[in-house]
Amino acid sequence: MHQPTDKPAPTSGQRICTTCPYCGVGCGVEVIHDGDMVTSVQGDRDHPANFGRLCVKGSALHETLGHHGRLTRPRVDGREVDWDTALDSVASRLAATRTEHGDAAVAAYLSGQLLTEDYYVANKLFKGFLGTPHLDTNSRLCMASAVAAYKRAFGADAVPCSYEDIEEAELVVLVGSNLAWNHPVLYQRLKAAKQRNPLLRVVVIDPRVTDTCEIADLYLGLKPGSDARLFNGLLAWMADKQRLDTIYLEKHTAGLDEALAAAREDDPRIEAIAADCDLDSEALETFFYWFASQLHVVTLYSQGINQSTSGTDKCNAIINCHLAGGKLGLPGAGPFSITGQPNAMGGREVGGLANQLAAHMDYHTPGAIERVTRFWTTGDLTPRLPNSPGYKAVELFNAVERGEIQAVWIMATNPAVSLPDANRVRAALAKCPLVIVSDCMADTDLMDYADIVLPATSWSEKDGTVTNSERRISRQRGMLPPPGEARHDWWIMVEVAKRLGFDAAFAYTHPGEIFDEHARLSGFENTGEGSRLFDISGLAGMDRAAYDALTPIQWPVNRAAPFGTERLFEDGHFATPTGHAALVPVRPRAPEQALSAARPLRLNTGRVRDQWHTMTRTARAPRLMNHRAEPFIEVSPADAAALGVSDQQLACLTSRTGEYCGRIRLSKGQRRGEVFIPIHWTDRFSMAARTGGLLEAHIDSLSGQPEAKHGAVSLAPLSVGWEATLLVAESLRCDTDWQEGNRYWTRIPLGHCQRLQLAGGEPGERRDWLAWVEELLPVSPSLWCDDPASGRLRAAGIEDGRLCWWLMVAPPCELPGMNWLDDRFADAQAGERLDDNQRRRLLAGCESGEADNGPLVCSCHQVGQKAIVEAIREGDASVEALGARLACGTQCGSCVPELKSLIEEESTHAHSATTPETEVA
Ligand SMILES: Nc1nc2c(c(=O)[nH]1)N[C@H]1C(S)=C(S)[C@@H](COP(=O)(O)OP(=O)(O)OC[C@H]3O[C@@H](n4cnc5c(=O)[nH]c(N)nc54)[C@H](O)[C@@H]3O)O[C@H]1N2
Ligand SMILES: Nc1nc2c(c(=O)[nH]1)N[C@H]1C(S)=C(S)[C@@H](COP(=O)(O)OP(=O)(O)OC[C@H]3O[C@@H](n4cnc5c(=O)[nH]c(N)nc54)[C@H](O)[C@@H]3O)O[C@H]1N2
Ligand code: SF4
Ligand SMILES: [Mo]
Repeated sequence: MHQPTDKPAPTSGQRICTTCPYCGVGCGVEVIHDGDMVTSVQGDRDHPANFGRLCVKGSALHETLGHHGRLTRPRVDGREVDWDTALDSVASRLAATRTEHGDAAVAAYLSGQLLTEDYYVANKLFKGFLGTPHLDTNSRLCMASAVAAYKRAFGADAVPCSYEDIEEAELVVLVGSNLAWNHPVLYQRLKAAKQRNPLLRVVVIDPRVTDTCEIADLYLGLKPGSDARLFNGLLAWMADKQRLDTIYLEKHTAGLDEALAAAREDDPRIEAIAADCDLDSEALETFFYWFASQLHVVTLYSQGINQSTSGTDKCNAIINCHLAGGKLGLPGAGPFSITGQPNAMGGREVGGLANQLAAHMDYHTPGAIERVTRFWTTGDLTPRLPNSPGYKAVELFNAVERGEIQAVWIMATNPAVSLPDANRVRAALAKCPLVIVSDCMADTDLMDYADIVLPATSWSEKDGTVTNSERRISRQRGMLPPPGEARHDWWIMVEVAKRLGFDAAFAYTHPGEIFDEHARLSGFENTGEGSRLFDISGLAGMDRAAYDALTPIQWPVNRAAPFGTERLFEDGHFATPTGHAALVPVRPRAPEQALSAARPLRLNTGRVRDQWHTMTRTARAPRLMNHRAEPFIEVSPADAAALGVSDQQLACLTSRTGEYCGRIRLSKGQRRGEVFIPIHWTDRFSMAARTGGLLEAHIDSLSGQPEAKHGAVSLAPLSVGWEATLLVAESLRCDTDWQEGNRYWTRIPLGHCQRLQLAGGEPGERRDWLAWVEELLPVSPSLWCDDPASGRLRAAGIEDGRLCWWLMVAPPCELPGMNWLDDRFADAQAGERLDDNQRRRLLAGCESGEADNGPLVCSCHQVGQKAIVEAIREGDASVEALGARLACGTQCGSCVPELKSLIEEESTHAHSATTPETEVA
C-alpha cells in the first residue's frame, strides 16, 4: 500500500532548503544529498531565523539519519502486519470503543514535533469527526502557561515580537531560559548584537549559573519559584518611582489598579523583595532601574517561568511590567515567550490543545462551534464537535487510569518519560485497552505499552510546514525515501478516517491541500468585530508549486498584510473585546512540591546542550554523546561536602514518586539546597535516570502545565564495590544480560561500539570478571591484566586480530577518555588487525602518544577538556588563542562559555596555588 508521492527522484549533489527539526528558533537548513543519502548540511543563508548559522545539533543532523533503529513495519499486538491490517485494526478498535463507551472514551496525545498539516488532520479527525474533546499535546508541558497568559493579557495567543527585536533592544532580560544551550542560534544573534551595540545590556534571571551568563551584565540567581514576587516588586517600584507610561496605560490597557494593589500586598520595599527572592538588594534595584529607564526592553522567558503551578501568573507578572511601561508594540520591545519545540506554535495555531477548538477559536468563542461545523461540513457529512473542552495532558492520563478513556493514540511524544509522575502514567497505559503509538523509532520506553505501533516518516522524509517562535511559517521539505514501510502521519490518519466513513472530509492527497484548508479556516468568517488575530488566509489558494516554493513568512498573512507581520500590537489595539490589553493581578505562590526533612533539596530539571529530549535522534550522532555522556546531578560544593559526595561519584535522588541515579558534578553555579538534573535519559539509556518519575504531578490550575522545575528530593551517595566500563563492538550480540546484577548502568552509543558504564556490589566486593564476560559474550578474553589488590582489571576480546570488546574495571571515578578506543573498533569494522603496540595500549588502558582528551568541550571540532587546559597552561589563555591552536569554539560557538570558564578556573588556580602543581600520571 503506497502513500501518494509526486517527488521527482533527487539527483546527486542536489541542494534542498528545509527547516531544522529541533528547537523553536526554526533555523533554515540547506541539505546536500546524493539521492540516497544526505552528505552534509549547512545553515540557509537566506533564512531570516538564522542567516546561515546552525548550532551543534543542527550541524550534526546528517549524522542522525541512518535507517538503523527505525520503525519500518506496523505492528498489532506484537505481530508485524501489513498496512491494511494495521489501519483496519485501528479503525475497527476505535469504532468499537466509541460504540461501547461513547465518543469521549477515545483520546489523542500529540506533539509540537508534528508538522502543522499532521496536527490539523489529527485535530479535525478527533474533535470534528470522532467527537471527542480529549485531544491534547506535549506542548501542555512546555508552552501552556505562556499561551494562557497571552490570552489573558492580549485576548489571543499571540507572541508580539520578532527575533530582530532582541537585536534592536537596549535591554534583554532572560528569565528561566538557558538560551545559550537551548536556543543557541538566537543566543548567537543576541551575542553578536551586543558586540555591535555595547549599550545593549543583558540580564539573566535563573537560580543556576548557566552558560547563558557568559554575556550577562547582571545575573540574578534568585530563589527558585520567586519570579512572580520579583516582577510584582518591579511593577510596584515603577509606580513608586513614577516610571509608568501613564498615557499608554490610559489609552491601551485596563486593570492597572488591581494589578498594582495585588503587587503591593507584599512588602514593596526593595530589601523585602530581595529577601523573599534571596537576592542582593543592590543588584535587584539595579535591574529595576535598568528595566524602568529603558523603553526598548525585551523580556525573553521560557521553562523556568512556564513549568510551574503558578506559571500563567508568572508570565502575566512579566507582561504587566511591559504594559505598565508601554514597552511593547515597538522595535526592540516586548514580552517574548520563546517556544521550545520546532512546531509548538503550529500546534497552537490548528487548535491542538484540549481547551482549543481550531484556528485560534475556543469552545467559548461565540459562534465558534457552529462556524467550525459549517466549515468542516462536506456534502452531507457533518462533523459532530464536542461542546466543551477536553482533558489536559496530566488529567488525560488520569482519565486513562480511571478507565474513563479506553483508547489513546499517541503521536511523536513519549508520555512514559516526559510527563510528571511518569511511573503512574506507565501503570495507566499498561491497563488501557487500546494504546496506539506512531513513532519513527523502534525502541522507546513507550513501545512497551503499545497495542498498535505505526511507523512514521521522519525529518528529511516528510513535507509540510512549521511555525517558529517569532510566528514564522517555514517549509520542511522531504528529500529521502522513507525506510521500509514508514508512512507520513497525516496519511496514516487520513486512511483511518476513510475506514471510519469520513472519506469526503479527508480526501487529501498531499500536505499542500491540508495547508490550504487550514489557511482557509483561519480566514473563514474572520472579519469585523471580534475577528481572530490568527489569519493566514493570504496563503490560501497556493498550487503545489507555490506551496513547494513557499518562503518563510510571519503571520498574520492576509489582505491587510500580504507579506506577513513582523510585530503585533503596534497600534496599541489588542484582541480583547474592548481592544485594551489587561494587566492581571498576580499573587505569588510557592511551589506545590513541598520540601521537608525527608526531602530537603529543591530539584531543578532541564536540558543539556547536545541532547534533544529522549535522545531518539541525538543519541545517533556519537559526537553529541560526548559532551555529557552520563546522567548527572549538579550540586554545589558546599552541599556535596555536607552530604558526603564527591565529584564524579555516583549518587541517587529519591522523591515521593521515584528514584534517579547519576554521577555527581560539582558546580559552583548551583545554589545551596538545590540540585539540577538533565531530562534526557530514559530506560533505554540508563537504569534509573528518568526525571519524569521523580516529579509529582502538580499542575497550574489555569493552564494545566505541570510543575517540572520544582521537585522535592533527598540525595544519598551510591556506595558500590566496583565500577566498570565495557565497550562492545556493534556487530557483537549482547542482549541485555549485562544489565543484571548492577546497581547502576548507562549505555552510551559511540561511533563503532556501545559503551556500557556499570557499577555494583557492596564496598569491598568484587565480581569474577573473566567468568562474567565469558558467560556474557561470544568472544573469550584474549588479553587481560588483573590486579586484585587495587581492584583494577583490564581485558580485551580479540577475534582474528580484531577488537570485539574491551573491559576496564577500576575503583569508582577513574575513567579514561573513550575516543581512541572507539577508533580501534572502527579499525576492526574496516577489517584491520591490531598490532602489538595497540594490544599493549589496550592493556594499559590508555593510548600513549595520543593524549586522552578528557570530557568533550567542543563538539564541532571534538576538542576535549584536557587538551584545552594544557593549552591554557601553556599560555593560550583566551578564546581566540585556543581557537587558533585547537579550533575549539570556532564553528557554532556553543562551547565558548565553557572555554571561558576553563580559562577563568585555570587563572584562579594559577593565582591561588601555593604548592607546585603535581603532574597527573
Ligand atoms: N539542547 C536542547 N535544546 C532544546 C531542547 C532540548 O531538549 N535540548 N528542547 C527544546 C524545548 S522543547 C524547550 S521547551 C526549550 C526549553 O528551553 P529552556 O527553558 O531554556 O530550558 P530548561 O533547561 O528546561 O530551563 C531553563 C532554565 O530555567 C531555570 N529555572 C529553574 N527554575 C527556575 C525558576 O524558578 N526561576 C527562573 N527564573 N528560572 C528557573 C533552569 O535553571 C534552567 O536553566 O528548549 C528547546 N531547546
Ligand atoms: N522533568 C521535566 N520534564 C519535562 C520537561 C522538563 O523541563 N523537565 N520539559 C517538557 C517539555 S518542554 C517537553 S517539549 C517534553 C518533551 O518530551 P517528549 O515529547 O516526550 O520527548 P521527545 O523525545 O521529543 O519525543 C518525541 C518522540 O516522537 C518521535 N518523533 C519524532 N519525529 C516524529 C514524527 O514526525 N512523527 C512521529 N509519529 N514521531 C516522531 C521521536 O522518535 C520520539 O520518540 O518534555 C517535557 N517534560
Ligand atoms: S538553534 Fe535550534 S533550530 Fe537552529 S540549528 Fe540549533 S537546534 Fe536547530
Ligand atoms: Mo518543550
